Amino acid sequence: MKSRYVGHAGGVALVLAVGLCAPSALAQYYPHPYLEAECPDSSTGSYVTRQTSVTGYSGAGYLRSAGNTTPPGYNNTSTDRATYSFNVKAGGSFVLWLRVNTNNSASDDSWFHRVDGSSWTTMSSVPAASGWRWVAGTSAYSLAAGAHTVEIANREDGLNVDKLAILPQGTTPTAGAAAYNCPTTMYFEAECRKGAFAGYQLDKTTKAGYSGSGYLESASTSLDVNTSTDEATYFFETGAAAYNFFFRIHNSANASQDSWFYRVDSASWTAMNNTSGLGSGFRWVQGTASATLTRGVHTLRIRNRESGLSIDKLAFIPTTATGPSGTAAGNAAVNCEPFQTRSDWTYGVQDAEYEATHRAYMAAYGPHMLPHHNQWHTLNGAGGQNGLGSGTAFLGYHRAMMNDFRRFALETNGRSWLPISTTGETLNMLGDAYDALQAANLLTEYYPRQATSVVNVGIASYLTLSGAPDAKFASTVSICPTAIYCPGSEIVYDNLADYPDLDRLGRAIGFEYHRWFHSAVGGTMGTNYSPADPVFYGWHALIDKIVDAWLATPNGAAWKAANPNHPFLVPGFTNHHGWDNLDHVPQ
Ligand SMILES: [Ca+2]
Ligand SMILES: [Ca+2]
Ligand SMILES: [Ca+2]
Ligand SMILES: [Ca+2]
Ligand SMILES: [Cu+2]
Repeated sequence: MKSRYVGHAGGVALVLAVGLCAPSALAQYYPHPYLEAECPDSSTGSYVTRQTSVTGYSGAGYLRSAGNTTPPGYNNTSTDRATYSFNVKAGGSFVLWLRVNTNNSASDDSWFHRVDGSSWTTMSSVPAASGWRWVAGTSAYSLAAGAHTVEIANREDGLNVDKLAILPQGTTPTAGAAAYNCPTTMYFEAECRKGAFAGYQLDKTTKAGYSGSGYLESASTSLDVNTSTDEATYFFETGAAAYNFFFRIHNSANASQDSWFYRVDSASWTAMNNTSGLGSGFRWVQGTASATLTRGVHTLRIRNRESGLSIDKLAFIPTTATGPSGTAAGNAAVNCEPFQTRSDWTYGVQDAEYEATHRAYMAAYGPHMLPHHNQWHTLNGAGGQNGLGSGTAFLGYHRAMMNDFRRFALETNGRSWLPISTTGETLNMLGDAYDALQAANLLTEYYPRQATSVVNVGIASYLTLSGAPDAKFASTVSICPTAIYCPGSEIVYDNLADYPDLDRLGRAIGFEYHRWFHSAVGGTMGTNYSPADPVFYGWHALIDKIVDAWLATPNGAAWKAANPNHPFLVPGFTNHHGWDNLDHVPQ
């Protein structure tokens, strides 16, 4: 019987249904919102008119109060008012900061502001100074994650307002922080897509000269956009303006590899073609269709046309500005999140997003996948301890699981796992297996975690290149070279670079190191239903990082070269079959 969850079954029809029903998406990465004062969503009085005469402002200018009123509290006589919408990613207590210039005058240093229509705060006699500076509001606002509004109104005339920031209590503004409520130039790395299907799910790094951590590449040719299967999604937040779109591509100077499709929001698809004359190497091409965008979040999608076309980077440029050209890398991208491991996450925000994706995956695939994982371990053991072939089987089966989860996260604009860090706390606020088992209707397999905290998991020295010892693990591991039981003829390994093949690496990892964390966490994570615990994917991601580090050693590279068609080396493989111990014993 073919597993329901192993392949890309569902195809384009499912693709579109899932893609269009995506949850509200992250656009460019920023921890907290900044707003240029001169781009309000709505305004009255002098706040309708952008000012530029006092230099040193951020963005395209600033606003100046013209109305003059000095009541101690807001009394509805302010004629200059401006309203801005913003989003906060995590709930908390926030302070509104304004970047102002009070002309060093006590007669120009006051205003009113409020958040979400709350009562107005009077700001007056702020610390005297000349020039532009940030001033913290005197009120704290308790805000839930999501959309909010801030409103400013004049008190004394002559006050200049350049920029606003909504920051958690106790933090101060960052100089030069990007604001996206005005038309502004922005660059995205293609590989930091939020959603992807088929070929665009793979991170490519073969062609030299890419920006960021890689690029995407069209896997097949489809001259009809309706039959394209590769798709990547980019949400981006803009001010109201007309935009041009630029793509940093690599077409190998080949007319059969030089085309792709793109579309903005619900506009029709634009076919880009005949770019091969520009030459090989990564270089910028302007999309032939521009778009007039409202203030808010928009979506740019790309799809494959000719196979072999690579897309490295995107640029969203107001038509009043000049876009990138030639082979330049362009500005730094703003859509790649800085997190590398779970310890980099802001607990509560990213955890919630990852848990939601994990729960959705388990609701869709858990009823089949979790029992399949149980059967795999029943047949093949805990992993890697059944001699020849069991190391490859262990690593292959679990990497197929990881790839399948990542596929799901990309197809639902969800959030995939991050590896757990090897230092500090690994469980943090991440929930245990309960929610996923409930979603999969398998609560009979639920056991509460035995540990509430697992600290400094470390890496066994025989799995590191430095050989740094870790007291939790033996410093060496013994692997039989040929047979299951080989007393006296084991080979002892003490360094990651020494393993001659994938199988022996898998046997070294699965036997002790891999099982240790499952037991240390306990509960369902200590059973064959462990993938229901969200930390499972963080743990196996750390294991896959060790495997990738080995593949980069001379031994790993030699093994790759000697086994070019090995199923473990198929990019993004999700086939869960063919990974039993007996499948990998040489005949
Ligand atoms: Ca004044
Ligand atoms: Ca400004
Ligand atoms: Ca072509
Ligand atoms: Ca890139
Ligand atoms: Cu497993």
